[in-house]
Amino acid sequence: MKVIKFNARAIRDTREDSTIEISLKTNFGEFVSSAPNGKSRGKSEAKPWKESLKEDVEFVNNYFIEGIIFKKFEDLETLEDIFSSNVGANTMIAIEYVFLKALAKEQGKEVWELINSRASKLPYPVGNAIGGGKHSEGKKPDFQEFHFIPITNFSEAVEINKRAWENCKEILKNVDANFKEKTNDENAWQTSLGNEQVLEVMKNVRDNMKDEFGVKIHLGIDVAGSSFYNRGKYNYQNPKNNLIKKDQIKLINKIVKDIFYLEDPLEENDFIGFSKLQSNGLIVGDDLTTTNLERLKIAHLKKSINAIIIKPNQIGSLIEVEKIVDYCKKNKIKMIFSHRSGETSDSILADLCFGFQGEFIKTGIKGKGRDEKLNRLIEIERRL
Ligand code: 2PG
Ligand code: MG
Repeated sequence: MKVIKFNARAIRDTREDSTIEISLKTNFGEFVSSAPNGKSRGKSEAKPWKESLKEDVEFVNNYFIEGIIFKKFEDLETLEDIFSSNVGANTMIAIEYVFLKALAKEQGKEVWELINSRASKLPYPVGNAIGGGKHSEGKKPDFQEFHFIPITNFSEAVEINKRAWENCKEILKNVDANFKEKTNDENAWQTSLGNEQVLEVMKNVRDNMKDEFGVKIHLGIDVAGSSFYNRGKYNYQNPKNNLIKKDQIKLINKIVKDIFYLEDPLEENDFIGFSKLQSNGLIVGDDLTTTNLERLKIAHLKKSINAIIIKPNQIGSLIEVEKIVDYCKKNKIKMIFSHRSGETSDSILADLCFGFQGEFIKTGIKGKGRDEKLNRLIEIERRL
């Protein structure tokens, strides 16, 4: 591939925060990619920028990259050798994305085929329908996300989630006197209801969808436990509900019976606490594991989790993501490729999820930054 132009600029994500966009012009065309921004970020995540977005942009724009050899996925290592010590994780990831897109075009392939040309199984969508925590405003549930996970083919699952999202609105109008029909950072409904009331709404909607579509639908929660944990205590909006570690575990063990998917129910360093959770479904690490192989190994050895969120910009290296995927496959750990709350129009997460054969993809149910990923997977499913 001959690099003709290689540029960076600052753009806005769906939350109006700044992030990076990279453009690459080669002898095969012009390509663009970008990186999303998180809000409930794990403390062990890589930094998005080396010092600042501005300096990352300047570094890319001053770098003369012409003679690079880039013929296969593993050649991302060359890019990481050049850039990873000079830019942050967001910039590194956006650079890797744009080179993969250019390589796919050059080889007449899809991006996912560069990862695994025999990929065949579509993921199940984990759709965020009602939100609280750091992603919402005002009086709200303490838990950050409440999801539906329809177990059917991808296109139908997306359709069911959209219908479920509408049904949530209809029910919230009736049961939440303060409901303003407003959505949050991820286009999930904002409500003044508490965690348990929201779960009731979710169960109601799930039953309605089961009746309408005749499909099994799981429920999920991202507690984002670290976002309201401080010095040995989980601090709920109503201080009467505050819990010390062992009582938070008790509470979660009570809730988990009806919940298939449970992400970060405890704070991000409580590997042992996670291992005390009793679930027949998925205990998912996000802030706990931060797409970091060392942390994943600890979580696996301590039996903290049986599933992991994969967010490439938590680690800033697709080579590391590949190592994590290998570890997960070897150890039967389920993979959830995930958006960030501040998203961009880039759909490449869908190709990564499918190429690496992630079992789930977590996004909002609809809206800017979410539709692109879901539609891309629908397209992949249609073409198979
Ligand atoms: C999460 C994510 C995405 P953020 O906690 O799983 O839903 O949130 O991108 O804000 O870190
Ligand atoms: Mg999370």
